[in-house]
Amino acid sequence: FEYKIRFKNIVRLKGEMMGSKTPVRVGMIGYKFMGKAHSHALRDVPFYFDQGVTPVLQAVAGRDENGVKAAAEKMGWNSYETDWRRLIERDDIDLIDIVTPNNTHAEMAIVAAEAGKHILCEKPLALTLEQSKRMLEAVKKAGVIHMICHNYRFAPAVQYAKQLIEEGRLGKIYHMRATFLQDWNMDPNFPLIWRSRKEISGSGVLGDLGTHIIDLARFLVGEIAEVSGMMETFIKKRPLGDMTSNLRPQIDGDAWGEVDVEDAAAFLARFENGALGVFEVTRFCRGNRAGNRFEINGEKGSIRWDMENLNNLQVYLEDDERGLQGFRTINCTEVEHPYAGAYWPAGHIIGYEHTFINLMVALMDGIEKGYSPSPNFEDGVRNQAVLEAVIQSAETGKWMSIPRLLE
Ligand code: SOE
Repeated sequence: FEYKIRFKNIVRLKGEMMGSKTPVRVGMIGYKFMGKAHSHALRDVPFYFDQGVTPVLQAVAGRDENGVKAAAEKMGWNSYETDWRRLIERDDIDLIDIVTPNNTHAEMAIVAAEAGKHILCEKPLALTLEQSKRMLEAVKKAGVIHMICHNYRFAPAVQYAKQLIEEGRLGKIYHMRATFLQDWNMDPNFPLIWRSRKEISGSGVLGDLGTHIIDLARFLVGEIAEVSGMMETFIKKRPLGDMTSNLRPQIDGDAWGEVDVEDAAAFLARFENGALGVFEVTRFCRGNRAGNRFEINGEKGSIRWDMENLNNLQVYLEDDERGLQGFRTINCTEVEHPYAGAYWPAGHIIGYEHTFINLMVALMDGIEKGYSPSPNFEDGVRNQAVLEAVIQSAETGKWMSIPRLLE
């Protein structure tokens, strides 16, 4: 078949080098909020990091031709498609990056895997556990590299927290409490965007934000064994809105619709290693724009992190001299802090967008060396199992254990 590359055709054959580097030609499906974050990150990877492979922004796909063309031009993509299947079919694409709403992830990822493309998929992996398992099966069968986009674990301070825990600096872990609090949905006239419609999003705030703190919990503390959850929908009807829009939607006419997903969720968790977790996610916490925070307490120390201050890690170590004991604030911008040394001299902070750059660096490393970096689709499936258990627990009022899925 024939496809058109509409402008700036810099197509390279697979394996043809760019200088000393092998290009990884990316095809991204979707181009709004996450499309912007991913495009920026892909462009910046070679700016800061030296790897044997380098991403090329080959083509972006979207249904609205004017929209996708403008996005391609603005964000630096070499070409565009108006049909995601065409994008996946193209033989000048090595990696498919899925940044579309949740209900499209499974189909796109399975088609991409069958076409032999590596895949990066936005969170949550799918609408259901069953769908996510099919996605994992497809990538395993195809032998492609896969990753899910949980960007927060790529903040240098979070990576450093992981290092401290692995070195045993906190000792045995007893507690994790984490929140992700927002307030963009509180106005009763805020329309029903796709994030508040079950058929598109799978769940409400749980799949949107809960999935992020579950990822942090699994990364830092370990697997979750059982959960007890509750969920609430505070506003049951909303005006219908522009479904394609992100967080600043237009209201479409006078029609109203039922809200069939939760505005808030909270759950208790028992980790396999005996630690206890308390988690809360909500869109109804006035003044909290992105209150993604955690504290972890171990026998020898504690750590705290807050994404609105993402370079800093607060660390308390019981071994400190009495009198000097207390939480110290580590600004994780030193060369000792993972990823940080690639950017600026110490003290020169980085931001939200750098968490995506670091994630892309991990992905490029996986593609170069032939492994699927964590968080990958296995993590996505385990994460989805926790989400599903919280929903079932909220419905039944019972503790739910997490199936030992992948053993
Ligand atoms: C909206 O709630 C949102 O953009 C999420 O979808 C993102 O995953 C989170 O990082 C920030 O908030």
